[in-house]
Amino acid sequence: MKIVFYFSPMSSATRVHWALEELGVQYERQRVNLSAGEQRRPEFLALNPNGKVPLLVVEGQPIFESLAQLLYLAETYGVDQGLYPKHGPARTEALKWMCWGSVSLYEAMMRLMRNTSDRFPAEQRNDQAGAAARKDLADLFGILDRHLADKAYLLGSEFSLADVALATWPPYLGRLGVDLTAFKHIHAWVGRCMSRPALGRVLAG
Ligand SMILES: N[C@@H](CCC(=O)N[C@@H](CS)C(=O)NCC(=O)O)C(=O)O
Repeated sequence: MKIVFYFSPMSSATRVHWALEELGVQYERQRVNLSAGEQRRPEFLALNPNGKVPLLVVEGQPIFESLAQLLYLAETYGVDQGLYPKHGPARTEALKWMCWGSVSLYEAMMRLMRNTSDRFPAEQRNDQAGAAARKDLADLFGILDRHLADKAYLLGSEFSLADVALATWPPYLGRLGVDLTAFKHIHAWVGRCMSRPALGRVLAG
């Protein structure tokens, strides 16, 4: 199976990169220089018309969207490797959290960024919308924190690709100035996930 992974460091690609390393699958890496605008080159847009990383091309078939890529890898390799549940209640639980992270949490994160980050033009930012996003994120992290109160990982006692799908975001939000100190269970869970050697290899470049 030929897998080509288009990525940029410290981006939405990190979680897919981490999953590839956890699974130990063979893949070719293609770094995309976002600052140089390589994601808008015609040859890249032909594979991903969204002009974004990550992109996974499997046997010539492009898969855009990091959640789709994670689910593809989980279904194809994760069950055999013990990193993704077989069909049944645990699989449903994994899907629920992976989608929650990529839809509800991601939406609030992006809303915060768009309204507070100087990467976006000042005239497009709105302080009240930023404050509302901060409040929504606190509510969402409250939900996650309560879920993790009696568990080492999202699905219980075992690490899985559901953790890979979510665990990079609290540290990212911390760097954006979101105060996560109240969420002690999240803090402990992120610490466990960050100590995975596969993630260490990704962050080492
Ligand atoms: N929902 C997409 C988001 C991808 C995304 O926003 N990627 C950013 C990097 S974090 C990107 O490639 N930006 C380049 C650009 O917009 O020009 C996914 O999860 O794959």
